[in-house]
Amino acid sequence: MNTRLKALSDWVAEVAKLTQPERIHWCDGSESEYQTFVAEMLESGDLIELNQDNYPGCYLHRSDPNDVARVEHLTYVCTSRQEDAGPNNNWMAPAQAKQMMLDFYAGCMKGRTLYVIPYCMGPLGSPFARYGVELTDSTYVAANMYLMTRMGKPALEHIEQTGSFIKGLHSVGELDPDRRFIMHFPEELTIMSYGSGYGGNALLGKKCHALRIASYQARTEGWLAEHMLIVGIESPEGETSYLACAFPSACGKTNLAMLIPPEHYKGWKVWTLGDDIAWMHLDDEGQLRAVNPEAGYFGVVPGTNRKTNPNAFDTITHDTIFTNVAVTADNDPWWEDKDGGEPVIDWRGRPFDAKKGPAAHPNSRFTVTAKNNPSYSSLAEAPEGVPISALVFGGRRRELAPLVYQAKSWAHGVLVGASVASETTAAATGKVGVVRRDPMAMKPFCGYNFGDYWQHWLSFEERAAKLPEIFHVNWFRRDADGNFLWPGFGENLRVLKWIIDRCEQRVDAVEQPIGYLPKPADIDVEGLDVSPDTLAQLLAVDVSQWSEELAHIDEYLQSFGSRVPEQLLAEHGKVKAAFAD
Ligand code: GTP
Ligand code: SPV
Ligand code: MN
Repeated sequence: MNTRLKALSDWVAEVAKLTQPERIHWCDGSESEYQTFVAEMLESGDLIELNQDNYPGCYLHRSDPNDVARVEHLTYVCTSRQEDAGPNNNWMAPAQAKQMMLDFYAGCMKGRTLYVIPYCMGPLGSPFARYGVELTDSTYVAANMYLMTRMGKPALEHIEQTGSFIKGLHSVGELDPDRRFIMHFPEELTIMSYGSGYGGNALLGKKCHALRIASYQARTEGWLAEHMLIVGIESPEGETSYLACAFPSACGKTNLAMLIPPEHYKGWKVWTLGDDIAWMHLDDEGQLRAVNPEAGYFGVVPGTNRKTNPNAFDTITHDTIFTNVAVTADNDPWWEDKDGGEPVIDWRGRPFDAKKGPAAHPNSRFTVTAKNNPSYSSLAEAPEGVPISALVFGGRRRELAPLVYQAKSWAHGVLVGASVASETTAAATGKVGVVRRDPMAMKPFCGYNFGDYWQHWLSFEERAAKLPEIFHVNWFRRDADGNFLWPGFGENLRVLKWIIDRCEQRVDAVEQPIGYLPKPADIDVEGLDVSPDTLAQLLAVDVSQWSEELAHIDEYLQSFGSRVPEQLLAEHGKVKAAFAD
């Protein structure tokens, strides 16, 4: 065995005995190893070479058409007591779940390679970094883990020194949706995944470790593991403010993290630290600081173009794995709203036929190292992370939620986060466009009872010296014809500027029951096709819609029974009372 850590070699031996792989490969995380993964997948057909003149180092993977998104209904948190997982999670008794998974795993790797992937989440050597080992029979997963995490030798050395790591076992199995489960055992720091090769189901460092298991650990250890991007906004005066923003899946995190300032924002710069996950700790001065546990992006492809997101567009022109996009006659990757080119072969590998649906799958993704991103911040490697000035929650709401508002206090901000609702997207299987409650954008990712989670969030007030201000945004409000009222993307900087000015107490606001809203004159719309009337619609708080919403929130909070913090209910009571005045 390739390690001096007995706990690890014993576990690998035990898994090999159970799954019976033909070979075991210990990943060293080198570039040449990545190239051998690519070569093997080109050979097996798991990867298809794209046009290397136009897209050097880019490949296409077509997943099974049954396996294109996270499967929330098959994702479980298996704590010994069901109430610890909470109504927000599927639950199964740990012994039963383990037995079921062990039955699936028996002999499942026959004829396959078992990859041992030691990885680090967070900057190597950072006190906030955490380590794991994923065992998988998928070369695609090994290649994606290389791009998404700090995988290989240094991670293994650290694991050997400390002896502690999260155990993740994954097999693609038969890719049978009826034999597919994503199981978490937070009390044992273990993950078991079977039957899917897709993103969040299979790259266990990401949602399974860095959110579900990490959020569980963060609660007992006093920190936060959140579904948030981390972005630095540098003003022409050279002052940089860091924001961490939680939006549900496919609701704009990657785009905001890579934003390019509007034309007349001369001298403004935007720095990407993370696009999906933030781990936040209070430092010795009581300031909240964030690190990004990931080292790459697994981003939504459709909608990415030179206008909406030039940074992302540049990032994915080389050394990228595309999953489930279409291809053109020139063998370039193609997706909806790419601007340029025509699809010839759709994401399933069939001749493109518009009658059969979109050319690229709506949840097609790119995998790429963060270092490809022109706006990548060198501070993304800083072991101590960056100080956070504002936390921003958001959702995809065609009605109701205004463009931006600010919470009145930390506790009220926790309520604003707990009250997030958003239209469902293609990132998970199931119906798209249905409004559902998605507190802190963590509905699919919180590894324990939301009631306890909100209490944990509230507890920061006592422990911190200066907490970030909390905001809510909505880029997705629409008019009666279904058009977006706000142009979004790069123009969102105009809203972030108001947020930063509020944090620095440079601008007034209008107090409303739901929080502080901007005075219309304080949202810069210079050069935009946004009329005063549209801006008024964007900032409107409709009392009858909101009273319905407050009743929904009430009902939702009550569904967590005695685990809901009294303080949160009291905050909600204050909002209701303010509307009644
Ligand atoms: P996950 O990776 O699933 O967590 O998604 P995400 O939150 O990073 O979302 P992403 O930035 O990839 O955006 C998802 C979709 O929303 C893409 O199709 C974007 O083009 C679109 N989108 C992003 N930002 C905006 C915006 O400001 N306005 C509008 N109208 N659409 C946006
Ligand atoms: C999400 O769905 O929020 C993602 C993609 O970021 S996945 O890795 O599949 O979870
Ligand atoms: Mn995500």
